[in-house]
Amino acid sequence: MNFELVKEKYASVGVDVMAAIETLKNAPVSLHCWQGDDVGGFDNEGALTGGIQTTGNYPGKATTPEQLLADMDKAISLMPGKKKLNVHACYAIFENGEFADRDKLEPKHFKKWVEFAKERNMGIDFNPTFFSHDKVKDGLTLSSPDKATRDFWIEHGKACIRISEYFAKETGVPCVMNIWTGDGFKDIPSDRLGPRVRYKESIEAILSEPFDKNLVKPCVESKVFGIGVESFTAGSAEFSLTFAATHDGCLPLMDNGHYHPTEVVSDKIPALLAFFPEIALHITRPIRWDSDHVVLYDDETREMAKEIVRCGAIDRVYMALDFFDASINRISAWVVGFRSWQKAMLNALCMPNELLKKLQDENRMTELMVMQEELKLYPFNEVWEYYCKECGVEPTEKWLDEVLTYEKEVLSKR
Ligand code: RNT
Ligand code: ZN
Repeated sequence: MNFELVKEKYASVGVDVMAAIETLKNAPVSLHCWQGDDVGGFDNEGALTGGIQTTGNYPGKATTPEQLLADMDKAISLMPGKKKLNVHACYAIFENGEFADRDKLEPKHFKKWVEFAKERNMGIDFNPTFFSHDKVKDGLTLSSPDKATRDFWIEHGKACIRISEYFAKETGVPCVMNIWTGDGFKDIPSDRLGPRVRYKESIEAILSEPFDKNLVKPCVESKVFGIGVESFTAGSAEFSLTFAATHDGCLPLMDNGHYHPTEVVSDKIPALLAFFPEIALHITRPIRWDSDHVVLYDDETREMAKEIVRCGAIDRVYMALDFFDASINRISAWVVGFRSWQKAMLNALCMPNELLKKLQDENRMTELMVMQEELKLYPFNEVWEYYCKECGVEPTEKWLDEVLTYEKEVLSKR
């Protein structure tokens, strides 16, 4: 369909397609570095721990900072929209044979990331890494009964606050710093309060590190269970939400893989927005469990985006992707996931939200149902293609050709 007709079609229900496109162009989405190497990082040789898992051994994985940055660059070139980098502490880049343990990390160990971000006009988000490390004692970090263990991880958290502030100062964009640990028990514990009180006090100790609340946005991410921590997690939903609600400047972070299967984060977004000035999201695709499959343009993904847009909360919700698939081309995984979220956001921005809200408020539920169904077949593909072209990226599936060429020329030689 001719794009002028597409615009008219949307305008007939009160949607300004060009305004939608402009809005999306300025809404940053955080791109996680850890899809590129199966959450490996550069500071350890060991296995991935913490109750998370990657499966698959697709060839060509990045094993050095140079490779990871090059792969990310290739992926970024195929994604429309505004990006922010999401870095984990285990991705510190050490130079000239030096090494610093997690409690001794400094801004200089992330200089390369800052250079990369600045050259591409991106902000940076950050994550302390409370897993894949020998100081994780019996599966516990900040909630451990062992004080030395807790202290080590508290120092790590504090170091990460300093690094987050450095990112914000360097890039001029606030840094979202997300605290997630895999702390928990495989089998039924006898004390559920002790670990949570220790976890609370440890996070408080981390946040006692001085920082500018306009520059660093600490979050706590909840989780219902993990592999090997099926019976109990210290950072449960109630724990994390209450922590954020009672600690000024701390945001709740919801990962849509971290709830019981019939719960939906789309419904939780407005619930939290009724109380918190800002919230954070990890956007993923759980299949039967927190499997972290690549994000697709599916129903719940679209619903989450719709809630952010309908609530008028694009600048109150920090959107970050969090998935890792080692069974397919990793660059393609990044690109599919990022494009899917962009599609979901653009679709949400092309909804006649005022009209739909009016129908609901006037209890015209028959019309509401009909309208919502008919909107599903509006000529959205044309809007998407136009948006991609505006952003200078390939609008169709042809983007994969570039990834396959890169696979042949670069990845297959690793
Ligand atoms: C794990 C959490 C967490 C991690 C990243 C790597 O279940 O979702 O956010 O995926 O920190
Ligand atoms: Zn997450």
